[in-house]
Amino acid sequence: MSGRVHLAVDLGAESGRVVAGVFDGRRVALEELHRFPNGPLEIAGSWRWDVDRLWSEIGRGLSAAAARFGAAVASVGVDTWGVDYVLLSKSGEPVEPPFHYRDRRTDGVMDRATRAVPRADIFAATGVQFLPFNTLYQLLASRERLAEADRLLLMPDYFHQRLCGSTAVEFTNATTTQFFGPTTRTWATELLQRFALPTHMLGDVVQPGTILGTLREDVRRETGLGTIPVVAPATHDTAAAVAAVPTAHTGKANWAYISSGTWSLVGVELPAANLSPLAFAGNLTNEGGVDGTYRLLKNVMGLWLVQRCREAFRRRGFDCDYDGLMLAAEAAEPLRSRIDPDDPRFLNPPDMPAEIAAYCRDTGQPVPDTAGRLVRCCLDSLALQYRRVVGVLEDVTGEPIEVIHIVGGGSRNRLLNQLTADATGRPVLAGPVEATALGNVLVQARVAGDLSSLADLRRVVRESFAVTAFDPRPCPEWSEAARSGR
Ligand code: LRH
Repeated sequence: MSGRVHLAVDLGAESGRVVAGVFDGRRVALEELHRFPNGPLEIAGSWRWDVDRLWSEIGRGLSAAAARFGAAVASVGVDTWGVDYVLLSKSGEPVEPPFHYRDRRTDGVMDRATRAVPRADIFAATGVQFLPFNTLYQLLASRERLAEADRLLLMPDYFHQRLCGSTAVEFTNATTTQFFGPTTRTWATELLQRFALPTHMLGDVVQPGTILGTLREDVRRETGLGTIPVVAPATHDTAAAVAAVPTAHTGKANWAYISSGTWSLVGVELPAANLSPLAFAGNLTNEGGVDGTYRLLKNVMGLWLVQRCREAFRRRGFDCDYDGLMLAAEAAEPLRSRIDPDDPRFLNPPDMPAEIAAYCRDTGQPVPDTAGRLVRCCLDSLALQYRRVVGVLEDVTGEPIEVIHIVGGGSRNRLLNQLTADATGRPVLAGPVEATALGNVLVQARVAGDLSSLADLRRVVRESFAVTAFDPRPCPEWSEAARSGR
């Protein structure tokens, strides 16, 4: 396929990639140019991100793009996970290696914070789900470093700064901080002041699709790329993924999405944030999307549970590949034991299988004692949680959800797709796997003048990628499991 090439730098908590999106005006094809692992960097017991290593990996990917596509490369943009930030000094350098959101310094901080400022006030000002790693609690946990900071950039903004010198903060990721107002659409400075947090380091917020600058001279020299624009896509990975959901529907919330990866983000798309008492009671979040849309969703713990089990198995000398684990899970007895996947004890335990076993013991359930049973417990519990969240979303919006799109890396997991259909009683449409990179690329393509509406972007996705359908099977045991409340 030939056409204009837009480069998506797509960083996830477990891996990063530089992907070329070749857009011929009607369809888009993706080509992965460079993939690299990501994970925490441990410094004196704390969890950080190794941004210099990530930067050199991005450079490798950009060089590969220059070698492969030359002058056809039209723009580049970065997306990453939410909430994490880099504090920059006056000279534009990080004041310290940025923290990983699973770093334990935030333990107990959210509880103390919400005793000082009521949850209802925080929700009214931000519309964001209470999660212990939100940027708000991270700032409270390390407020002493803020005095040294001239700027706070979120993770993708930081890489944009390295690419083109821009210090803008992009809107979709700003909405994950829990100090951005969904109705005012500016920083919730009054809320920060109530916590006696400074606001001097908060810069201008720009919308997805803003041209941030052109590639710096040193980056061009090192990579061989030309003087191309650096474009802010929807820099929050979930926002990018949801922009690439291949739905033909617009307006009503009759479809839900699950952006499935390390996290499962389960939600609906709305024209504006929903700050209702029901959304607050359901601990839902409102995250900003493309074209001013809002994603009303819940963060569900996601495949992190399985990733950490697998890592623990490896430490014990049992190195089983992902597909093998899924086969074992499929063969295991369904719904034998279930966890609340969103219990904070699963956020970052030292040993995930041991934590799951302890949960099952504490709740009087059979302890999953094989790899297959453990993984089955994770997947059943996720599917059950999706069912609950879909119910809450219907209650909050008053709109029935008729179909669920699963996008992202987790949409490859056929077992989880089927369990999701069975548990929710809704048809599941799985794919595309690379929704995040696609959403990133298509926002850039729109800036180049090739597309107009969000519906246009989604039409391109539908015409370029097939989805796989999973129909719900009649399984009364899911209703029973849901009734049992676990
Ligand atoms: C998913 C995600 C999600 C979480 C965050 C930590 O990658 O962006 O929105 O809140 O990572």
